[in-house]
Order: sequence, then C-alpha cells, then structure tokens
Amino acid sequence: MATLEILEFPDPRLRTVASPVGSVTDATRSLIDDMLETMYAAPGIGLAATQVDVHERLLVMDLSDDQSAPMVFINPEIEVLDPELGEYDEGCLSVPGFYETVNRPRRIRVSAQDRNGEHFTDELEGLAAICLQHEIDHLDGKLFVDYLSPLKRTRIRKKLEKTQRRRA
Ligand code: GNR
Ligand code: NI
Repeated sequence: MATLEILEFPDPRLRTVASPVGSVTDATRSLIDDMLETMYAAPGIGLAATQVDVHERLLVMDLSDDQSAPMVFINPEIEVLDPELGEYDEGCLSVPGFYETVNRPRRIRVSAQDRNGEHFTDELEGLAAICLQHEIDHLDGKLFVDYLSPLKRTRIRKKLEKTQRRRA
C-alpha cells in the first residue's frame, strides 16, 4: 500500500471529468486501498480518484471515528430523493484550511459498484449524503469553492497559491 499525493486548488487537473471504470480489476482494488490509506492519513472522510490525479469514476469514504467503515463507490450515479436543501460547513483536502457553507439536497439514492464489481443501491442522508455529493462533484471536475461567491473563491485561490509558492 502507498499514500498518494493530493492535488490542491487551483491545480487544473482537478477540473478533469473522470471516465467510467470499465471493469473492476486487481489494479482497481490496489488503487482503492491506496486511496483509503491516503484518506486515513490526511485525515479525511472521503477521497475521489480525481484528487490523486486518477481520472476514473471511483471514490472512497469512511464516516466512522475509528476507520472501521470504509465505503467504496465505483461508477456512482445519484438521484435526488428530496429536493429540500441542507447546509453544512464543508472542507476539502484539495482546498486545505478553508471551510465554507454549502447547500445540497438532503436525501439521495446512489447506484454504484463495489470493490468486487457488484452493483448495489443505497439511500443516504446526513453527512453521508453531503460527502457523497462532494466526492461525485470531484469526479465531474467540480470543487466546493465553485458554490461560493467569485470574491470568496478568488481570496481562497490567492491564499493557497501563496502557500504553494512558499512550499516550492
Ligand atoms: O474530509 C473531508 N471532510 C468533509 C467535510 C464536509 C464536507 C465534505 C467533506 S469531504 C473532505 C475530504 C475531501 O476533500 N473529499 O473530497
Ligand atoms: Ni474534496
């Protein structure tokens, strides 16, 4: 297993729209294990392949306190079950240090494949619904900062660019 480098805003590679996973192979499962290790090390509650510069439609999540509930979604599709929006202060490993309120549908149904390629569907609400929508946005080249005002987004971009220049 290995931890992977997480791309940071405004890296243009985060804007890539990911392609469907064709078949779920040992290579897919190895990537999933590396993504889980990377997410736990960060630490975060979710990670999309886009964030580690792999442009395939898969993501991992674990909402438990003790890394006991890894979830894997390959080729996820969501349907909004309740158009009512809920707000949450979102953060992102690709936008480190910034938390801003985002509104999203509260209840969704997801259809996806698991690490064995088996199809499943699930209904999610609460943080699981928020996190899954946040991760699927990554697969579509979107970031939570896209929901903010241009002024807020520009401020965040300039601060992160400054940190990245200092690091380089
Ligand atoms: O670790 C994470 N926490 C989080 C908090 C609120 C809403 C979404 C998230 S996902 C984030 C990890 C991440 O960047 N996933 O893409
Ligand atoms: Ni994120």
